[in-house]
Amino acid sequence: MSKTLWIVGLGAQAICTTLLAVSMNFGGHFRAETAYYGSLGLGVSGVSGAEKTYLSGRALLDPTLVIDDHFSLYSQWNVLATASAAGSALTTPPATVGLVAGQGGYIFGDQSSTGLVLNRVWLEWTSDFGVLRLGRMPVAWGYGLLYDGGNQVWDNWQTTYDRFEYRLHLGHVIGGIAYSKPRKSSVIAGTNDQDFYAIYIKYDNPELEVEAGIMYEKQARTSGQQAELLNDTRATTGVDRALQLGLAPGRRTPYPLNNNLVDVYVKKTLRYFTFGGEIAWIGGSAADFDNNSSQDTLNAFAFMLNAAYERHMLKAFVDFVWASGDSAVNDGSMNGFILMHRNRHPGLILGRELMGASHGNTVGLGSLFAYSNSQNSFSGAYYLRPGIRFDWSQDWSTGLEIIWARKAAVASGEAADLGIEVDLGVEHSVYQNCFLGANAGILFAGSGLSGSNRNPVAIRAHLGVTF
Ligand SMILES: [Ca+2]
Ligand SMILES: [Ca+2]
Repeated sequence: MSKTLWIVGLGAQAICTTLLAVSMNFGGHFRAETAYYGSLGLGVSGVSGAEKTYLSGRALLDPTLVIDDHFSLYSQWNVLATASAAGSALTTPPATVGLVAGQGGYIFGDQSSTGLVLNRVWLEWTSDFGVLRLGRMPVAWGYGLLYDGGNQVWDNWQTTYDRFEYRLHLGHVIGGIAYSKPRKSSVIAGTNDQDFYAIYIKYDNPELEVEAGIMYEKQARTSGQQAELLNDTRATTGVDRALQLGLAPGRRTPYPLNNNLVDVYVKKTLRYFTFGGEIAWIGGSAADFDNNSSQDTLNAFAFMLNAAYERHMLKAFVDFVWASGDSAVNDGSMNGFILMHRNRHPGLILGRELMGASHGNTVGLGSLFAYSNSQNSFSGAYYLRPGIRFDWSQDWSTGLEIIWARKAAVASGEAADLGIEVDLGVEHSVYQNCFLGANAGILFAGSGLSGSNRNPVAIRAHLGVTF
């Protein structure tokens, strides 16, 4: 080979290497659902529009740019989203607002739908020294009491943080440290910031079918965040309670300001059975909800137990979830567990839609952890949720879920019983990547929910295409 050809050959090889090294993979899904809800007002006088119908959809794309062996750029595009203004039909809050961000979705016909939203973009750098992740990324932990990446088709909520994370795998042990900036409202020093510092250790042994982890996180929010988180009018005055009281219960709660968080989980599989649980505790200080110019104390917990059985065509599970409540949020100490991830809100009605006096022109904002009848009480909740699914064939399945829920804390004169919800579902796979389904649910409302109409109902049909 002549020298010239050699050079040409090298050049061509270099170009090819460059071209071939970068590749792009697409994953994602499209989903649509139509729903009818009846009697959501529970017969509470003065509550209008107790029926609800809508058609909504969502298209999420997950493009991954593989740059080379070391670098990958991950992202998630929300192709259509409804704007996030308070009171809008569906929740697509800005990515760094609140503890959990909605994954978008749009109500068909909503003139405030926006075109394309990038939920996430982050770089992963893999080397002999570990994995570094940097950018706006999903965060998940354990059973998802606190953090849930929300990557399933019917997850309505996701944890997405602006974060810097370093992870090291040593056999079955994984150690990690992370620094997150969930919300920064000022670039002037640290005047209006949230800073979270996390350290965790996981043990993940597929041969023994056991997984466990412990995480410690320091969450710090400056007092400048308090006004915004309590939905203040952002004036220099105190908390705008008039506006607070007009909000859905789930948004009418104090926030932690400076707290320690410990979360432990364990999961073990034994033949057809899987058992596990997670417990989370937060302690420190909370926003000044009683408005006496000093931060409230914070001490709250949540836990979850899960058992599942899967064999051939039968899948069954039972969840028990507890989030502590506080029957007096205005007494300067907060004991309500207010960080519960919204994907842990169960059922078609109880965990999904607001009812009674809170019912209004929104979709999917329900929270059974904040159903106190008193404005001064954060109910928390505990629920038992057994479910069973049977695959009749490769393409037909039916399911049944029951949710029995009670408030964890009640104000005086208030009942704890939230009721029993029964949900039925059927699903058909039209093709391997396309499924159609229908659900129906009824709530036998407990005495803890006021109103004369005791049986809200829901009917829903859905379509999903994954790729
Ligand atoms: Ca206070
Ligand atoms: Ca209290």
